[in-house]
Amino acid sequence: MRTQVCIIGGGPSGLLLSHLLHRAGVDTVVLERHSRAHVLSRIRAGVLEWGSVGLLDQAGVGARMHREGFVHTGTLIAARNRPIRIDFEALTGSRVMVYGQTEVTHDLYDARDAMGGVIVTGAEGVTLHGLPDAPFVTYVKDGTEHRIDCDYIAGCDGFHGASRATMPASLLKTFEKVYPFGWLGVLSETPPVSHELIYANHDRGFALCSMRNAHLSRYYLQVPTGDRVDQWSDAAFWDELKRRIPHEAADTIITGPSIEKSIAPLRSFVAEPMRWGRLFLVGDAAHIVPPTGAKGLNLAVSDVHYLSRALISHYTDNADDLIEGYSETALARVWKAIRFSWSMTTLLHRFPDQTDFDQHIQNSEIDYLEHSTAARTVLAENYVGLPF
Ligand code: FAS
Ligand code: PHB
Repeated sequence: MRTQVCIIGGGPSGLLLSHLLHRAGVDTVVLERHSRAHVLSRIRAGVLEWGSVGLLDQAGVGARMHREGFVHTGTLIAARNRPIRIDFEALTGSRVMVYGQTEVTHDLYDARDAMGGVIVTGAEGVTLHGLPDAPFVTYVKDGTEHRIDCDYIAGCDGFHGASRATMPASLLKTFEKVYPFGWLGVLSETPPVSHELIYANHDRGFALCSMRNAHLSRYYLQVPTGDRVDQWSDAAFWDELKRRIPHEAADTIITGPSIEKSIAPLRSFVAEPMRWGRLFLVGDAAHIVPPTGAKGLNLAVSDVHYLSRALISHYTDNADDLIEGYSETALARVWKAIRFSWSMTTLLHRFPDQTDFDQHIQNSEIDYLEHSTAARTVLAENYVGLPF
């Protein structure tokens, strides 16, 4: 098989990149290790920056998002039972869309099918060859080995994928910060406790109240590294959540059985450069953020914006300046989101080795947020998303 761009990974970044390129007349093949059902069973991000909303609209996949998603013009940061509202609209003129990553991925798969996009699921042993300048990819499907010759490879295969691992150690520089806690997440078929998200800083640890729709809520608790899901009964989860969120929310929350329960580790990670010759790294393949700033999926989308624009410029205008600038341009925005996600995580969590001095710094930063329009504007403009 031959194609112009071979995309490894059928998650949101691979699918969106494939769709944008296909709409511009660029030929792609997506290779996904798992089944479509497995990919769509994952519960992950819940908040889309307005720039991500715009790119999904540009790709022609935004209709259901606008019908079923929720536009949020603010969020609540709570500490010591005092909620502080960050008014995105008043402070930045922008907003976010609450619409689950699972739904975005559903919409992308549907759009790829409608356009006859080539997506190979169950592609095992994906291997990148011929880099940096003469790439081809091999994989095994149902016991048969296949080869795809291509002009470019887009590594959209997430943190544990094959793409970054193919880059020479002499070229790759990685930066990592592992946080000493994780997030225990629960999905429940209950109405959200609040019409806006609540990020709660509490002596017992961080908690987050989010949602997917009027009948589906998403909650998180900071838990120690090493905690296992089977240590947390639903009752224990709800009791702990009520201890950490503001009293009014704790008194009104409607609890119910968890329909999904999982623990995600928290880390900040960046791999540089995001390109090696004709291989490009995209999304989680290149960077990971703690979910505190709701940046993971949105960074994947901005990488896709930069790379799709670069590849379309190559094939349409025979111009390679955007390809040459891809890694530097994407990383400039990645590091700002890495910083914001780190700052939100540091602001809202309890660290095991935290000193009294650290606690006073955290308390003063939250007091500053409460009393300074400038401080709230900084948080708001990063949360709704910096310009692409
Ligand atoms: P993805 O990991 O989504 O997709 C990569 C795809 O490549 C997968 O389908 C995988 O099966 C496939 N793949 C991997 N290796 C392959 C190989 N060798 N061959 C073929 N295919 C291969 N972000 C937020 O903003 N908010 C959140 O609350 C949040 N929660 C998260 C919880 C968890 C447990 C995880 C892991 C991530 C979470 N994220 C969150 C971040 C998440 O949303 C990612 O940023 C987003 O999925 C990035 O999309 P992709 O870059 O497409 O990577
Ligand atoms: C979610 O709804 O899953 C969610 C929302 C905001 C975050 C992280 C996760 O910062």
